[in-house]
Parts: sequence; C-alpha cells; structure tokens
Amino acid sequence: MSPVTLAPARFLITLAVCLLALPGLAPAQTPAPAGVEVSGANLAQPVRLSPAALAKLPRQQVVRPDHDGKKRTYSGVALSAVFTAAGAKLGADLPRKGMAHYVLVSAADGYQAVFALAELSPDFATRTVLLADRCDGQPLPATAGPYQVIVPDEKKMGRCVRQVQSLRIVAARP
Ligand SMILES: Nc1nc2c(c(=O)[nH]1)N[C@H]1C(S)=C(S)[C@@H](COP(=O)(O)O)O[C@H]1N2
Ligand SMILES: [Mo]
Repeated sequence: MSPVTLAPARFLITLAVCLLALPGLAPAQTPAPAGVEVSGANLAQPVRLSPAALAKLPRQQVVRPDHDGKKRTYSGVALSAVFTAAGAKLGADLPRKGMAHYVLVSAADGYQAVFALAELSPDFATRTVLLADRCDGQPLPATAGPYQVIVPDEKKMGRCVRQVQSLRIVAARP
C-alpha cells in the first residue's frame, strides 16, 4: 500500500490510542478521598474516618510558634482520640505493650514522618499531639489542611505534617 492510503489509517489508530488513554489519565485528576485513613495495629482493614466522624471527636488546643516564629493556637483532635475512634488499640493492649510500635504519618505530597506510638499514648505522653483542622480559629489553608499534625513543643516543624492522608500503626520488627 502506498503511504498516501496508509495516512488515514494511521490517523484513526492514533485517535483510537488517544481515546483509550483518556480513562487512564482520569485517576490523576480524582481528588484524594476526604477524611483520614487509619490502618495497622489490630485493624484487619484500614478504617477511613470521614470529616463528619472526625468533627464529632473531643477537641483540644495546642499553642505553638509557626514556621515564622509567630505564636499560633491550633485546634483539633488528639491523635490518640483518632486511633480510638478508628478502633485501633494503643499501648498496653498491643503485643509487648506497644513499646516497639510506631506511627507512620503520610501526606498528600508523599511527605512522611514517624512517631513512637508511646509518644501519642495518653498513658505515656505528657503532651498532646493534635490532628489540627483550625489555626487561630480559621480552617487551615489548603496548603496545610484539611488536617495537619501539630506537635506542641518541638523546635522544628518537620513533624507537623501538612495535608495528612493516613496514619499507619506499625510494629517494628527485629
Ligand atoms: N505534607 C508536608 N508536610 C510538611 C512538610 C512537607 O514537605 N510536606 N515539610 C515539613 C517541614 S520540614 C516544615 S519546617 C513545616 C513547614 O511548614 P510551613 O511551610 O507551613 O511553614 O512543614 C512540615 N510539614
Ligand atoms: Mo523544616
């Protein structure tokens, strides 16, 4: 066949390939599911806490300086309360009292930070680590919210993970 008769066929094939590729592009545009996913520990399946479920939990405040040193009042729910609401066991109820468990916090941009589970357990910790949704009475900006971990008294903000998507409780392995 001559290249001239092939041209329309090639066009149709290119068109078909482009159309078939369209659904593959769609997931990239789908927004992340709302709320926060909790997994690990004793949970057989991940549990997603919706914004409505999170809004029902008892609220607390944490005052700490922001990245620019300005004193801010964050409010939200203690991470320990989030775990309890998801049915995740903390500390004493886990094997070896959960002393070798840690929490992996993951964000929308792939950023991650870990806490020892004991740091977040009210039986051990003397401070409250928050899953905050407000700063100085306002919802968090889109770059930080809807949920940001707020650690009260750490000098750097590296573990104040913005745009939190999931919390996973992991048992360290020897
Ligand atoms: N999702 C996400 N959270 C994050 C980071 C990040 O890169 N991604 N950087 C951390 C670091 S190192 C710091 S200092 C603070 C910076 O917060 P700010 O940009 O709101 O001042 O966010 C922390 N939380
Ligand atoms: Mo940082």
